[in-house]
Amino acid sequence: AAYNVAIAGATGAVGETFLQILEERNFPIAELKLLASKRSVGKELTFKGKTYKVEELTHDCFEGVDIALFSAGGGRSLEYAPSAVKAGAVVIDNSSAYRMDKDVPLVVPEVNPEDAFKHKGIIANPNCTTIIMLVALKPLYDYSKVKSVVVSSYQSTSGAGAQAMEELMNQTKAWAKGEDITVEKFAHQILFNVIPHVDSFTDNGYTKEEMKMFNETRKMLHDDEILVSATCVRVPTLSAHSESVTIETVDPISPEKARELFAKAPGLQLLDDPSNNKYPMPLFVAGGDDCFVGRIRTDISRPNSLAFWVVGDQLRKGAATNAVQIAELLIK
Ligand code: A2P
Ligand code: 11C
Repeated sequence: AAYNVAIAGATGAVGETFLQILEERNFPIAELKLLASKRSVGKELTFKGKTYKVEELTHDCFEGVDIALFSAGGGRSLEYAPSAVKAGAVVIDNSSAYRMDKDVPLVVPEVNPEDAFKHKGIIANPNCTTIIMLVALKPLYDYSKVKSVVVSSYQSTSGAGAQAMEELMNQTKAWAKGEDITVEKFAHQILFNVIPHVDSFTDNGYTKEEMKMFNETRKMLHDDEILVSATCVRVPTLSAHSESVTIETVDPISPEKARELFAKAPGLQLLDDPSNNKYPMPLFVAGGDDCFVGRIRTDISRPNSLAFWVVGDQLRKGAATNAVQIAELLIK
């Protein structure tokens, strides 16, 4: 069988990655519809060597669509996903709009594939930072319940969209030419800087991005006791998010055991040979679908604690690949 697929937000950073992933994984597509704002109507995008014209995202553009992949911002998801469902499509939504809705499954195929089948038309794709952490956390969690997680992220500019990534490149070029640096997408200059601020701040002092890691982890692990304290930081890299993670478990997990569990885990590659300078880094992880884990060690500040470092391409596994894997689950 082949399916009619629509991509809402096809011209964005995640949208373009959707096209690459669908092509690489040879997803069975009958008809493909590329949707974006009015500004992009007529723009041409290529898929499997064929040119497609971008159409406007509207309430009645979903007729005949089986699977609609949304990544055009939460506002657009809230407005148009119900129209897609009404037209008979299953929506896989990459925004944060529906993630905590109790009628909407939140799914990482390596973590909770069974939840995907409980959908009522919409399935949510978690936040990229949560996905990357959970791909590594799940094999440990299955071995011993995890009580708490302390995580700091090092998030690439493309996490904030194609234009945000361009801002880093433009600031770099401007600096090299001795010109003034323009700041638009981030609260501060990102070149030569790190910004401890991703998404907006909430009343408890954490940002929304940090609270997504708390809430989404609980929802996907079906565990309302696990505690997650995150500090999310934007760094001047282009692609792939890195995370320093420390967990406290009920039963102790030695670094050797953790390496064994990580090595067997789906979607995860072990790269942990620090004496030869081998550990995951965004420059080398970007462009692939697997997350990489390394720097595995016993945390010496608390009992039953383990520290590790995990890196994943947030546009691929953190967004497009995960969404396409969900679609693959549904059609299997
Ligand atoms: P457009 O390129 O026409 O603005 P990114 O996350 O990389 O910034 O991409 C956002 C995506 O969401 C783009 O494809 C963008 O289309 C799309 N988008 C933004 N606003 C709207 C809108 N009002 N209606 C439809 N698509 C939108
Ligand atoms: C970032 N994680 O890197 C964000 C982007 O909730 O889907 C994705 C935000 C979200 O800026």
